[in-house]
Amino acid sequence: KGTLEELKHKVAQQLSEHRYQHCLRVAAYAKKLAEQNGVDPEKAEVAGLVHDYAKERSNEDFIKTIKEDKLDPELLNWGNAVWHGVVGAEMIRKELGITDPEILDAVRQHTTGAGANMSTLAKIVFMADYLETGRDFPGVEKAREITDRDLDDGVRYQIQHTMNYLTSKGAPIYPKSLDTYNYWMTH
Ligand code: DGI
Ligand code: FE
Ligand code: FE
Ligand code: FE
Repeated sequence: KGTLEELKHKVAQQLSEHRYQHCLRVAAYAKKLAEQNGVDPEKAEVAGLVHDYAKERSNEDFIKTIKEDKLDPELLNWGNAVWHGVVGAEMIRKELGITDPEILDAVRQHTTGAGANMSTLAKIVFMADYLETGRDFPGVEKAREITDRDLDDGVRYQIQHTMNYLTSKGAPIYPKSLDTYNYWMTH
């Protein structure tokens, strides 16, 4: 079992400097949200650190992993935006030796959420990715305040705004994103 420093080194080797710095900020923000929400801060820090581990892998790498690991063949219709979390979790398991299923699920769900099926840790990583201190989109301060008051309200805010953004571009909506949107609009 490696140390956090060893894990940081392995993540840094896979990523450009700017994306590695994003991962460090997500780790720090996830640790803070974990402390506020009764989740193991070290676990949240690790999940935040590795969440985009696979983001710079080639499409060929993802396609090979989908086939070899017999993941849902429907995944082949999507692309890096979905693959780096869902398929990336398998790469993290195999290459970083992270086996904690809660951490792997949090990585799988970090882009789209997962409807009703999100642990508090998964919600934390989803929000930390959106709110880390380098983010500066209009409304980020409001989103941080909402999330500090209530993690679930933050998840609802993010999914609503992301859905608006994606549909305004005419982007296809991944079924899990739609599940997350519908769940939070009704709960
Ligand atoms: O990896 P990051 O850039 O830190 O952030 P992310 O993993 O949350 O999002 C990656 C991209 O995925 C971002 O450009 C938004 C996009 N995305 C999120 N949900 C969906 C989506 N793209 C499509 N087409 N469909 C979705 O449901
Ligand atoms: Fe990501
Ligand atoms: Fe995100
Ligand atoms: Fe990210």
